[in-house]
Amino acid sequence: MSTAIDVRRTRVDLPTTGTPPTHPRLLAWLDEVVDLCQPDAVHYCDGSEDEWAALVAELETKGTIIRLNADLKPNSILARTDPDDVARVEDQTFICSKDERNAGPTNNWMDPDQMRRIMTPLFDGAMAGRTMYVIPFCMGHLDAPDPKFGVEVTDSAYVALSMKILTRMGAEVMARMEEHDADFVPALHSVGMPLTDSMTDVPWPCNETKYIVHFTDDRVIWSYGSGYGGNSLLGKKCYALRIASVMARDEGWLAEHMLILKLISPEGREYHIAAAFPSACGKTNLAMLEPTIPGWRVETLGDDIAWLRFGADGRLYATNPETGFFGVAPGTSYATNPNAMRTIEGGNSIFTNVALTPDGDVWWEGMTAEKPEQVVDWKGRQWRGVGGPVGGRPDEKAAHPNSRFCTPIEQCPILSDDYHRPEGVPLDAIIFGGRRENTIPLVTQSRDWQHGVFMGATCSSETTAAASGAVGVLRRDPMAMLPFIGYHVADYVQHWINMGRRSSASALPKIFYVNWFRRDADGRFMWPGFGENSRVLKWVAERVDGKVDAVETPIGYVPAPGGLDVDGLDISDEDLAGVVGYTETEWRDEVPRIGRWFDTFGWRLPREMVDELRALETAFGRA
Ligand code: GTP
Ligand code: SPV
Ligand code: MN
Repeated sequence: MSTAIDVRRTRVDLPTTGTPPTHPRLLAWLDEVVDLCQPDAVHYCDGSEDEWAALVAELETKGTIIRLNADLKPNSILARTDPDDVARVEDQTFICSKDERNAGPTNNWMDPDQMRRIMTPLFDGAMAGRTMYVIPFCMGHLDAPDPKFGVEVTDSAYVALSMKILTRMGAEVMARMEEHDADFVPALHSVGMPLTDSMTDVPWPCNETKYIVHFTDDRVIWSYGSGYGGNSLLGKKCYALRIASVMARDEGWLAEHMLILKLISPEGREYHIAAAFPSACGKTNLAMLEPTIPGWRVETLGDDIAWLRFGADGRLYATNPETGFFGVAPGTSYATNPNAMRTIEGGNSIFTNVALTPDGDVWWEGMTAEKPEQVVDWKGRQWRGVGGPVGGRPDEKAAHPNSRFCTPIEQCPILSDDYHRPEGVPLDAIIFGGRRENTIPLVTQSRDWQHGVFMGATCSSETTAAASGAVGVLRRDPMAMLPFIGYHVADYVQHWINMGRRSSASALPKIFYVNWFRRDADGRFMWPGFGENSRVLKWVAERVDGKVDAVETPIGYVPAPGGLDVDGLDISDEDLAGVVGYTETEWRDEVPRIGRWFDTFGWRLPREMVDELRALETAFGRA
């Protein structure tokens, strides 16, 4: 549906705030975008505090956001989205490579020309009545050897504010881009609700029609119709994972859905660990963990995205390309994740779809032991701890299950100093994990890199509220990257195998597989999780140092009796055995499922993965 525009205006005709760039290729692209989208004004973002204040004021006037009580949450706001715009839309996410075979079986694919034919009319006049924000940003350190620049053009001030928290953006980034005449990823975003004469705006404009599109050969992003999270903050999943995974394939590195942490033993030995868990499966929690075992400490480097590159010493170094957390709110509390709570106490945060307390603070399910008497829920209705929302069902939650806090990483009290190192930290261990009620033991170590890649490639997890669609459905989620691999999954797995050939076994990180989510017959989690996960991290560290014995099983090394430190842990012997144990009968069922998953890879399935699968089949007597 295109909007009729009488007189098409060019960029120079438009009222402008901020400083226009001089970068020639950027200017040429901006001219095209204005010509197509026809905004009413252009604002060039500089990332300043004044700009933040102005955008907050504007969003407040429009009713998009509410300012929180400055004594409790300084300089922080609450945004409520349209109830239909609350999560990533995987069904409407596309990899538009020229060759369909480069998107593979796990992605939606469309021919790039055909997608442009669909989306160009959608973008035609899409920004009418709105301001177009131009956001220069850099994923990763500005002083990286090869800084990864992008420019997001959006008609959402909420996006501009969120990008300030999550990325390096603004005047300094623009200056660097111009100084080096740098290439950048053009990332076009519109909420898809042009304001023509007779229309009044709504607090959260968006469109029923949504497209999140990656032109991977050209490294261009087009996003239409959603204002939420991973759909609209294009530096995050679209660039730093989908586009970056393609760059990484071509340039010999890895772009991964991983947290990064530093674990420090009582003796002061430091271990760097990256861990990949699917969306809403525990990365933020593990990244900021407070160990329950005496003397051990964790420092945070990142909670969602890690870029891994080999250093000259043959070790794999991890950097976090982001500058903030976009964390799941429900379940976050002083009991489960005190460091996330302390980070948001620092203020300067955007909360989306959480509940509002009478004193102007935020609340969500799981934050406090007791439900509050009364709050305003994420839909703006009065909501009672007993009884639910006025006019709603009593079981409706006050905060949406995918409600989020967006907060600066620098406010994290346990942020590692190494976060600031452009080269990152050398990894000792990589952990894969998923949300499985059975089959996958608490922790398993791979025999070697190739077996570790097999663990990652066969990871599976129950779906969560982070993406629209059914929750709790088991699916394969290779390296927790299923929704984020920008190319063919078989090539991606092959790339992981090849990376392991570039260094010696002793220099490579050791690979582990964990599962915090095993349940008993009553559906109860058998493992207490959260801070107690430090016991698993300790085992990982001791395995890295070769200090603790393990039992070799067909699925890898599992803790020997007494190997896992459960000193002082409140767990029954039955639960402990149930959660740590590897159950042969469950694996008899699992192996054919892995075979069917690999069948979807087609002829591109790496031979190394076939070898690993055959070894399992042999062990279970089905060769
Ligand atoms: P994204 O930001 O969506 O990529 O997710 P994430 O992996 O950072 O998720 P996060 O750490 O925010 O996990 C959120 C969910 O996992 C919440 O429901 C938590 O309660 C749950 N969770 C995290 N750690 C544990 C754990 O050790 N045990 C159990 N049972 N639940 C956990
Ligand atoms: C995820 O879904 O994995 C997230 C949230 O981290 S979003 O930025 O919306 O993708
Ligand atoms: Mn994520």
